[in-house]
Amino acid sequence: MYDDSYLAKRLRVASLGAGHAEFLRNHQTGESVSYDGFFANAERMAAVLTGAGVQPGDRVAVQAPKTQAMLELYVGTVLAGAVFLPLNTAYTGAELRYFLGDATPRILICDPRKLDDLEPIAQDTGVARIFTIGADESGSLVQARNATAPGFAPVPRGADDLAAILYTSGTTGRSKGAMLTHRGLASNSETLKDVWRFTSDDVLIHALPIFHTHGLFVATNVTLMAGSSCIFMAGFDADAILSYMPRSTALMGVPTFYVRLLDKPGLADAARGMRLFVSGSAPLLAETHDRWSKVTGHAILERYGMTETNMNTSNPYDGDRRAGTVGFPLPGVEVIVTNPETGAALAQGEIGMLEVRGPNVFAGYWQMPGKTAEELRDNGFFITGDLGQIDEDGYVHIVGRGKDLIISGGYNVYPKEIEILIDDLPGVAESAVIGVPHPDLGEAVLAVVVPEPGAVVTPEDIAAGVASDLARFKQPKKVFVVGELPRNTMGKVQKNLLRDGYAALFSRRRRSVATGPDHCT
Ligand code: MCA
Ligand code: AMP
Repeated sequence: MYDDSYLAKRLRVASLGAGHAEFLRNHQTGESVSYDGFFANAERMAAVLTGAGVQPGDRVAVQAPKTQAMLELYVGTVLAGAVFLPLNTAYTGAELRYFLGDATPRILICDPRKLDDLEPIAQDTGVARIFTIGADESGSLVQARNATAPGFAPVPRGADDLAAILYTSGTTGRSKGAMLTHRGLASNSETLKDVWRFTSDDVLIHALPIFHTHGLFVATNVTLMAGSSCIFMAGFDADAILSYMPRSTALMGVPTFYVRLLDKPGLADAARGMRLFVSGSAPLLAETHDRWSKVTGHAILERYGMTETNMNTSNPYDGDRRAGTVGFPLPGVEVIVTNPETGAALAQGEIGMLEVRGPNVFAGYWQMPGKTAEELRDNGFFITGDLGQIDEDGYVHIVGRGKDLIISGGYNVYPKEIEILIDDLPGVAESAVIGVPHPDLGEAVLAVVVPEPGAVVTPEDIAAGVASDLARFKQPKKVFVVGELPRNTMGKVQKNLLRDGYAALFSRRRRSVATGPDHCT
């Protein structure tokens, strides 16, 4: 019955005939959910959405706690032929207003605790109906699901139809909705399942959020497509993860997961029976890779992806997993290195812009044909904004970013978005937002602010001024008020000098800050 829906069929096929097998064990409730039980609920969700007026191609936006119900909603949205639009739970009302206004979803699903705040925003942006999902698997959508019979026939969808839109911030400060097709999502997860050897014997510890590519498409789709099982946790909890390792086989995480787990006594014993540790979303320090190998005897497998492309490269399952590299292009994916100015292909070993082509690449930015044309070439290559090189053995190295981006604990933060807000505050002449090394988060967000002549601006003013507009993870961990920003002869702010000056700020053994701040929080 799933035959006509491209992605839904692929998510379901491994569990057909094995429907009693466990798909998920809920860390919160202790409940074990079978494949048949999960898909019956996803079908109910699809029926609720359709009953609420959702048509094929409509966007279904969700900002809700990580729950089993939210996962059912994801698959239910795909079954209904609609487009899943998950939003980070840390986003503020101001941020939500932009996303809802841009994507114009028919339905919004939110945390019941945010309902009062979001109702007026939903009304202003034309959302037809709001449901809720609460952290304890409650809420109006769950009630509607329970009152609905399973057996929904999936709406036919083809390879090029949209299955999801995920917003990714931009260097201009405006977030862009990456349009992800059934083919893109299905082909990438099928490839990962094969290259990482997932089978029905696997148990994945699922501790990533499900509003981003890593936790939603990599972790969840691979589990479903392999007929594996997962231990489904609402968030990262190092002690709980350690306790689950002896009955699990795989973990997927951002580098912060591995840094924190390394602090735990008992890791070596707990990790002994695991077969795979995957890291991505941010650079894994070679030091973390090496320490992990020493303590556990396992080499972390690092891979490289983007919201726009899903996964592009992976270190090998068999063979040398090299620290500081992101491995080889995945089967069917091409990676080339080009001159960032001219776009001309560079010789092997040279450093340049990484460009990617393959079935995994997105269909463009939602209602932004200009932005799409800037980043997606006519020949199908996507310009990633990451600078890298391919070594003589074929391993891809990411050596820097051509885009002004900070990655904090696996979350992307675009400085421009924050600078625009800070520059608008009273008494501020200009600002520069940078990322500096942080032992736990990889990079931490820092703001360097110049007041207008004669104005008195404090770090507290800045922190308070952006608080209601920015998700907490984007808010600067420190603010410095200085007399001026370093500039080159062209007048461009030299962020590299700022980054060098503040590089030791959060280091474990802190050295003095080279370009001393006038004040800091
Ligand atoms: C939480 N906080 C953060 C972050 N997370 N601050 C900066 N950066 C962060 N990433 C702040 C909160 O606002 C709060 O601040 C305080 O830390 C404690 O919050 P809590 O929620 O308890 O934090 P946590 O549970 O310790 O979370 C840290 C985390 C989490 C586990 C690293 O951020 C996480 O799960 N990150 C994974 C992100 C991810 O899935 N990325 C994949 C994107 P206060 O106390 O001041 O209020 S997909 C992608 O990148 C591509 C496609 C790819 O290749 O995968
Ligand atoms: P996103 O906004 O979530 O799409 O972030 C994608 C970006 O994360 C990429 O363009 C890279 O800059 C970065 N990224 C993802 N995986 C890795 C990795 N393994 N090493 C270094 N950077 C990574």
